Amino acid sequence: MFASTYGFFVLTACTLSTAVWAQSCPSIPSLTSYNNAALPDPFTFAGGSKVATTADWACRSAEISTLLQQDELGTMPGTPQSVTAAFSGSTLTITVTDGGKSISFAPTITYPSSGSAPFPAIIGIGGISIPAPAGVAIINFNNDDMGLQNDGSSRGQGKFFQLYGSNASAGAMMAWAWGVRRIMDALEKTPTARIDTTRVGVSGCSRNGKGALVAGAFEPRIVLTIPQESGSGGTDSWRLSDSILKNGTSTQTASEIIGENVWFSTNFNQFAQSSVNKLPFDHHLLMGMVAPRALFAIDNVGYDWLGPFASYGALVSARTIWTALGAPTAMGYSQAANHVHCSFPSSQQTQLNAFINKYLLGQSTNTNITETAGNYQFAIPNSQWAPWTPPASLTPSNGTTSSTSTVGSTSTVGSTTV
Ligand code: MCU
Repeated sequence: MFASTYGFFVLTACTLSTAVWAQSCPSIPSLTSYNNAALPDPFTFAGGSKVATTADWACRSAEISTLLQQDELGTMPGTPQSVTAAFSGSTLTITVTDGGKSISFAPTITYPSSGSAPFPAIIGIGGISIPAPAGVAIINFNNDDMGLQNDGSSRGQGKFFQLYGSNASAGAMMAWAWGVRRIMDALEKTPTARIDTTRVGVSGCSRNGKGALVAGAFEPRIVLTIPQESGSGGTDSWRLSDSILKNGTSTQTASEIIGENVWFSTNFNQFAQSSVNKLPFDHHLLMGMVAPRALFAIDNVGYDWLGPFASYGALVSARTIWTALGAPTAMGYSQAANHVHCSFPSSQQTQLNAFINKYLLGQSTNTNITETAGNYQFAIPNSQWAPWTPPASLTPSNGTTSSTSTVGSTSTVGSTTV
């Protein structure tokens, strides 16, 4: 059963591969009785058909985007009526108008002392907690100003909600991801800001690491996503976090997180309160939306609250997607031994450099990095958590293998031209 309308949604999202033009995507069935204790198979559509080609993956990625927006993160608004930008000193003032309302926000840019313009850049969600790399500009995005995240009473506050209403379905993280998309729009329109918009990454730590992952997933112009110690709601699997808690280790779970803050849509509450097994996705698939663009996850095994095993299982599962797309080394992870939360350990520097040097500075480096200081067993396939066998590779569709980097969006993600 194929629905051309869904294909149309995908087509309107952004620049798309001819493969997606050539086929329509499977429709998403009603999933009200969905219940799956294992991590959902990346390579099976919600309707049961298999993902066999790169064009199928483009459809599956769009399906995952739709489901994540619907059940967990809230809706990403479409392209706004207008985005204008003015650059002065080190401040990029961005004005967005939509539905007759306007907001302005003003990220600041710190330029590197080496390298030459236009510079690659990292957008820091609430700043960065990794050392600023040589030759790379840092764009400081005040995400709290876009979507407040003080506590559970912050719902619907911040500039995003001034524009789209305090009842918008988006949680704070989707509001921040929208802000990242507007920063990209603004940079593209403002050559005087001297940023190379084909070489922009995103990073953030802890709660802002969750946000960095969501931004990387929902903004296809981001070429390198670096979530740091993002924990539950970031690189962790909801299902694995629940199991860790059930086994007696105090770790953050969906049912706790929805009370702590407003990072998610209120649509997520029903799943978090009843059972995360009813979610037709988990965060290995949120990560999969980034594929085959680069993702490097930085973790810390020292805090039970961060659920490093829940992250590990999701990371191992997610990497099968990059492998099937023929880009395994574009996805890496490093789980370092215990250290102070969000204080980047020097032991991870070489690994981080490898990703930054390859994906932001265009060098040839070895990014085959899959390390953990934890004593974890998690293989794929895995009889308990991942009882699916990933294809060794997906069949390229009309030579469009690499074009899947432009998907990960549906109509509701907007139509930024990539
Ligand atoms: C790891 O991110 C969060 C965590 O989800 C919260 O439960 C805790 O309160 O704060 C962490 C954080 O953002 O630390 C800076």
